Amino acid sequence: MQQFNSLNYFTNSYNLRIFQIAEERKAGKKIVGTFCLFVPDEIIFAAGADRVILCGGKNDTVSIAEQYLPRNICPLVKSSFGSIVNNGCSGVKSCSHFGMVDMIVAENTCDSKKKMYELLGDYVPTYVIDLPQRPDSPEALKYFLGELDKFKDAMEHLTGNKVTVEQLKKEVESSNETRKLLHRLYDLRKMDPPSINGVDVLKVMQKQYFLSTEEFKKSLRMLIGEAEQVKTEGVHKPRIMISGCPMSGGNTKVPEIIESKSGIIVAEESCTGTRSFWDLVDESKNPMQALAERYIKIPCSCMSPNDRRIDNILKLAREFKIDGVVYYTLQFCQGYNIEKYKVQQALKKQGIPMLVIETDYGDSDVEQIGLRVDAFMEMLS
Ligand code: BJ8
Repeated sequence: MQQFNSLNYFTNSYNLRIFQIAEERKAGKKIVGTFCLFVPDEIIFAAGADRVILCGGKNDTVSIAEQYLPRNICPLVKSSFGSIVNNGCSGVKSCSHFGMVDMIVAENTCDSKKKMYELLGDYVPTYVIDLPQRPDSPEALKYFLGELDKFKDAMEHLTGNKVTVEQLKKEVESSNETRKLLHRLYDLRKMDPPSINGVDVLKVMQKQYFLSTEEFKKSLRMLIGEAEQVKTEGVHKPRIMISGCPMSGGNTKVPEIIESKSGIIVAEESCTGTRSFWDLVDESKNPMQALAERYIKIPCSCMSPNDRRIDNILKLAREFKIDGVVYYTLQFCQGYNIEKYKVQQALKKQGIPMLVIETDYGDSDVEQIGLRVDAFMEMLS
């Protein structure tokens, strides 16, 4: 598979970002930390603040969190919380940049996250957007719009800047530009074989909410330019879609196993994949209304009913000509774990095989997962 120089550019931008944030803070800019796609970046940027994602994807802070929290909660929450009690950037373990944020903006999604946010308030001022979880009811949209209005007020209060309609429109346009670039990148994965592998794309997606938007877009344009030049040829490998929990920065375990066997990942139905960019915000509408309409439709497993997610999975499977789905859940993530039953049934009706992998951030099951992936690939070949 082709090596892309622009991927080094992503890595360098990532390393420099921490200094950029420090400079911004020195100049008086407010930095917001987030954990979830339901928080609209557009409102943060329109208030003149910057944002950085704080989700933990590494194993080294999990044991620290387990001294304070139950062991039977998902590794994403434990990894994130472990970084905080380890004193964020000043600690010796994986750094989640907590020390650099002025405010955390959280959301009511799964129970583990909700309860973690209650604890985070002791470390960093924490604002919670109350997310209605029956997305198709008209009351829900109205309520969510009200919540986004309150969030806008909170951002104005934090930064001292007024969020104008013009500024919001500009930010919506800019975020849509990023989404369109990601669509172009994913279009290249529809080829057989694709011009870029899944592990490389995942590492790019993990930087989406860490880099500044301008730097992310610049890096993406470079990568797309390179990838569009690739003449793809070679044997057909089983085309895999990963579906389920997000894979935060530092967590590439399962995709690496899949691609070290004979599979090639061509799409991810996850928050570190299509869920983050697939739908655009309608630029013809009032921006707050358009943001509420777009964000409430994110098919996270915290939503009920969540048939939209099943429809999306089937649509993606057709578009990306998927041979098999690897359903990925983090241990103790009940929402995605329970939802796999419906996903499996829907895929079965379409004749698409699915392999379920439930895992954590540790290495102890790498060999065992490898054996199961091997058998799955053999079946698909
Ligand atoms: S929109 S998926 S980013 S909530 S893995 S912490 S769900 S127990 S990360 Fe998520 Fe927003 Fe939904 Fe996406 Fe809970 Fe599950 Fe842990 Fe999770």
